[in-house]
Amino acid sequence: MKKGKFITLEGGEGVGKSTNLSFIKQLLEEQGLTVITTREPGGTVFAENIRQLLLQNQQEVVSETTELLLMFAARAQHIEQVIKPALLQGSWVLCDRFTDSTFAYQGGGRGMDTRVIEWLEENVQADIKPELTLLLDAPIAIGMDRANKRGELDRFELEKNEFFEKVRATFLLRAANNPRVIKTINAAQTLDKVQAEIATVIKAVL
Ligand code: T5A
Repeated sequence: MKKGKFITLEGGEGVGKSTNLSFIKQLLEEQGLTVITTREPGGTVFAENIRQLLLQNQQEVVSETTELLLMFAARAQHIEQVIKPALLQGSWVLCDRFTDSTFAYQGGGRGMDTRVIEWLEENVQADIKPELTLLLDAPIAIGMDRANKRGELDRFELEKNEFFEKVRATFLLRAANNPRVIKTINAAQTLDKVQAEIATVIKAVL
């Protein structure tokens, strides 16, 4: 039986997920909650190795099916080793990306069959689903500009604009279809304003 709460941060490239993770952690800790932060793909030594494979630019073409199954392989390991034990102990888990990213990138971006992703979600995760998802949304150009300034681009960041537009549209559609869980934050604003919006959502949940 789960005791802690599971919160995820989602959005396209460079919208500010990592930057805001520690801000949210602090907000929750101020309420006396125990919080762990983690990320996907990754979050355990084994899953971080899978992350490396997924993000590194490769000599050969990586098939969409390989990519999808590796995302869920890393997720299975992450859930068993980190997320489930933490929730059972009563910690709140704050995760940088989760399955909404798979629907957005592999489903929307790559055009893979959503039913396959739904099947994997049911069978790999069972009841591990976020209680709250903060979707940081910004026009692609803004996020990519921020990501570009940070340095070398990974395998996903080298995709074309059209791919990222599909990713963004899929995130927004999922938010529209599930407004109870997914709250959209305007991430194109200054960091102060983004964090004020985040704080309002988090306080409402608390
Ligand atoms: N993926 C992942 C899939 O395809 N399927 C899946 O199922 C999953 C889980 C993971 C990649 O894997 C793909 C998606 C991704 O391509 P990642 O590194 O986790 O890669 O994801 P990225 O989006 O690439 O992470 P980034 O670190 O690039 O983006 P963040 O975390 O959103 O942005 P952040 O916080 O690093 O900020 C970027 C820069 O902008 C500044 C920050 O200081 C930083 O320099 N910034 C702002 N500047 C101005 N105003 C603001 N409001 C700002 N907010 C942040």
